[in-house]
Amino acid sequence: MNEQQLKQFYEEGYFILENLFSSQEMDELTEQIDHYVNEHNEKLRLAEEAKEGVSRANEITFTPHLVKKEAYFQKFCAHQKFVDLTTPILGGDVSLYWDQAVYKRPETAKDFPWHQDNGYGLVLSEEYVTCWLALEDATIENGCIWVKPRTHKDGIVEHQITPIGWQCYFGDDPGIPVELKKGSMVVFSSLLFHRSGPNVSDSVRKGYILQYIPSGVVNIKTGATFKKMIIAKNGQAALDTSMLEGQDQHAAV
Ligand SMILES: O=C(O)CCC(=O)C(=O)O
Repeated sequence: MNEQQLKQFYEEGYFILENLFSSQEMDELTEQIDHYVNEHNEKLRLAEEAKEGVSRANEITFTPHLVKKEAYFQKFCAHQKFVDLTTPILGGDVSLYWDQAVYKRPETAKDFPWHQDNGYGLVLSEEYVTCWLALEDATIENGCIWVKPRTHKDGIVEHQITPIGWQCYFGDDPGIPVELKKGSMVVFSSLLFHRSGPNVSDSVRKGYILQYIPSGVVNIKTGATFKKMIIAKNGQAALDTSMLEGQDQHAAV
């Protein structure tokens, strides 16, 4: 991350890191993730309403906490690249707040609606950092992320629940599409309005979301400190999984 990108993060609420990982690295990661997403989709298919939270069988799946499944994901989320990009924004002690694979299948005709990540659950008062990593090319056709620049500046806004997720903006502005090549990543503020479009292609759009917070952040609803996996201490990489059992604390979805 260079100074220009950091400036864009503060001013616009997001920036893009092109080719952060190689195509081969993404193939390896995707191979690990696919199994869990398929298992999740199968579970949803068998569920009475074929959905759970914002996940819908054969359409869109949010498969969280892969770091609780395998050390492979812990290592990936604690990669030096994530330490380097989060510490200038969050300070020297950084924890992984959340990780989830989001797969959007060709049958997904609907948007995932405009929201702020803080809008899901309202348990964190602070701004945190969301990384949306493209496991395959993310395009307008297959349902990439769209952002509304500078919307991170007004704090947390009211969200309304809809059948497909919480929504904070109902106007006509489509926002800016963030098309990403496989291995590239968009980094944005948890306060930035974003959405994703329908998938009208014939392949699955695959993303992996990693969210980071300053270590020791408190849940504003309970007053308890979040127990999350640490990736950096004093600005240095320092994977500490002793609080991994708290990875699923939050969750509205
Ligand atoms: O990947 C997507 O389609 C939407 C994901 C998203 O916005 C989120 O999980 O907050």
